[in-house]
Amino acid sequence: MTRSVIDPITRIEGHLRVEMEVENGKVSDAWVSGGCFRGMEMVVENRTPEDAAQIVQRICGVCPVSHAHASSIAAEKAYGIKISNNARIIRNLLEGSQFLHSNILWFYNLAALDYVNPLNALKADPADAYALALEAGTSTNSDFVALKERLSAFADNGQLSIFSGNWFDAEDGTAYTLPPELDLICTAHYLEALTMQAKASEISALLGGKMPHIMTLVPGGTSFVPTDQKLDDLKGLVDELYTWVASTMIPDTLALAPHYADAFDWGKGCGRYLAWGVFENQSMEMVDRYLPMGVLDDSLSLSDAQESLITEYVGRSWYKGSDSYNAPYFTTEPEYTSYDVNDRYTWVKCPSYDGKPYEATSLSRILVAYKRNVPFVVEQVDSLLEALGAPGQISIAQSTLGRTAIRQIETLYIAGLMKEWVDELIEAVKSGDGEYFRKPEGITGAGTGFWEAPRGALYHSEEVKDGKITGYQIIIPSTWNLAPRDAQGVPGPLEQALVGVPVGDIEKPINALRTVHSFDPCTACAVHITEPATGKSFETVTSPWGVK
Ligand code: NFE
Repeated sequence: MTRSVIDPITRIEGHLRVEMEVENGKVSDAWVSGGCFRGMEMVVENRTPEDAAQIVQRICGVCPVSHAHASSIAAEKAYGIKISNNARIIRNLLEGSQFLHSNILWFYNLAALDYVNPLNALKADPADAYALALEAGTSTNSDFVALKERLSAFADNGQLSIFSGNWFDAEDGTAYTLPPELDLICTAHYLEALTMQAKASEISALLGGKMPHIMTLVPGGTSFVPTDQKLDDLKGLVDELYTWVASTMIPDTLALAPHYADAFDWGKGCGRYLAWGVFENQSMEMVDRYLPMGVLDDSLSLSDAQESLITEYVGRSWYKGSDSYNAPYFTTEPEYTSYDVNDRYTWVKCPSYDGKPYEATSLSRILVAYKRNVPFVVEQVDSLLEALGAPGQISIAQSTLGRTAIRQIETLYIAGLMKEWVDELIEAVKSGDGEYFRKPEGITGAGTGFWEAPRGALYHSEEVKDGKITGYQIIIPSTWNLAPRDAQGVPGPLEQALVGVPVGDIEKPINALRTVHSFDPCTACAVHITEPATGKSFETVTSPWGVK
């Protein structure tokens, strides 16, 4: 038995360490540690819900729209108001643009370098690459000859920059198995993805005032009011993004997958999934969302989410005590001890649903949507499984490569919905519907915003008295996914997913890295406490609702 450690994990947001016990060439146990310490719940106390929707976005620059959204929904529940139809569409567009940015960033710029070796692209024949791209049905927008020359110049001057070997090729060079032509195609798409992310952010900025940390998503609706010029710009950007996503992401996934098919055999994790749902339909019901709410147990049987079944345990994390708390009566009392995998080893708390760990990822959303018979998702999942040579076998999605592959369906779905929402908004404006904001009447109440961020289920809960927040709690997707052991000693979803992953070289456990990236971790979000300045003592934060 031996230990393999990846610390820090790169190509994620935040600070993450993975420690693994390796036995007979496979991971036999794993510990996931979130190593940064921040904080928001206390910052918003005594502020207004309107302030909170702005402030909580600072949890993270990758998913700020989702935090503003979940916070605003919590406030709207507390105030007892339903937003107008125009506000619903604009907020869907804002959320959708952020999802597109984040999903494209994750697939091409964070995860893909676990499968694509840009230096191997130097061996490619550009003409063959062009032929292969046509055969795979993927985009040939880039000039492959020019790209190869550009890569050669990088390699010759030794300044490989983003391709400088942060990925783990095994000593014998067997970790990366794509033909050079496919490496060249995917490297071209890596670079195109940077431009596409910028376009997605342009939509967020157009509707939100700026990005990251938008200004217009507010409790009660939106302060953005469309003009003809803005609608025109929006339509152009949305069309361009859709065309690019449709012509690259699923074809690239299908081209890559056969070269790494063993990654369908491991990385399952806890095998239970939850999604609160995202993108409002007219009914504004969580089950009717374009990606609906649902919880899937070990046998993937579906039920509706219940807030009362959410708990948080802190006994293996750097917080005071070893208790479990029911939602929303959590506490945040930081107390760093030492890194000890037999005791406390992370800043990430341990949320549970019905007493068990649950995965909260894009895979969770897609599986729930599949079970709820969302037509686009059912059609695309079935055709993806068939193209992967596993018709009807949804279980292959419960793996490292499955989690990585299936997210492209969500990206395509959202890109298509964006086009529908723009047309819907244009029609609504033409019909003279000018309502964007509903002023809250009440100033006292409590509410929970169940929503989704790109990485998974997002929960904001607040209590408001006389217009000021008296209690606020957040559970973000990476907290579910990167959770440590629970009160019964059961490992968290990523920890479970790492067990059984093959390790050829303990210095370069590439398959473990692929598994970590399939969850798209963000520890900035996962640990949302305050300021880690050396020597400073942290204030105790206990929910003013009292502990139950
Ligand atoms: Ni920091 Fe976030 C998303 C949230 S983290 S990126 O998506 O909430 O899991």
